[in-house]
Amino acid sequence: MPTLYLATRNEHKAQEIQAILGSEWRVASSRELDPQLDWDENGTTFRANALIKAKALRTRTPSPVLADDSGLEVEVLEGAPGVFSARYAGPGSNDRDNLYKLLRVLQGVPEEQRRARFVCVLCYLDAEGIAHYFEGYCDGRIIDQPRGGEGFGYDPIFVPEGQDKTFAELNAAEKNSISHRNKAMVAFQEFLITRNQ
Ligand code: ITT
Repeated sequence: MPTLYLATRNEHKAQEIQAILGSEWRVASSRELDPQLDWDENGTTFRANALIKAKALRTRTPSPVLADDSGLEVEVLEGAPGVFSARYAGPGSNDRDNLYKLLRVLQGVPEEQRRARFVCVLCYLDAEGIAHYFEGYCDGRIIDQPRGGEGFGYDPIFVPEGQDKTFAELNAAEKNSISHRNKAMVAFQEFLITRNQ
């Protein structure tokens, strides 16, 4: 079974990508190649940050690597927290801090103005070191109280379009079938298939 090296320290992302890819691949997060591996996500776009992560992991393996840079864009906040999603409440902040900061910032904003979308940008550095990008989006809205215990990050306050439940109230298979990550991964898998034909 081939191994796909994934430049992430976020085990939730690695699990979701493994579930989306299925049993034909083994997803190994960067921890497996080098638990100390660090990078500075100082890019101003998801693409730039995905490339920074992929390049960092490529210093540890000659194999192709994949990186996922993702985040939440809230329309009324002109796209914030965006690339700052993982550190919205400041340096060292965790998922809970970030989620509650967003709820505070959106306090009093009416439901119809709470539109948001999740963004996922994947960067695949192939064996020749060429970067290929794949993007996925999931539209929805931010509610005013967290609900549900599944998933990670902003999942408890994000209700995807066409649903009543938050991402954290859906089970993993349900989230993975409609998520931003799923859409980017489908594009990536199509690329791999076309390439190997
Ligand atoms: P790596 O950089 O190590 O991959 P990270 O969690 O720091 O892990 P990002 O820099 O891409 O990843 O930040 C993404 C943040 O956006 C993440 O911390 C979550 O808060 C949020 N996010 C991304 N995808 C999400 C999802 O599917 N559900 C909930 N929140 C998500």
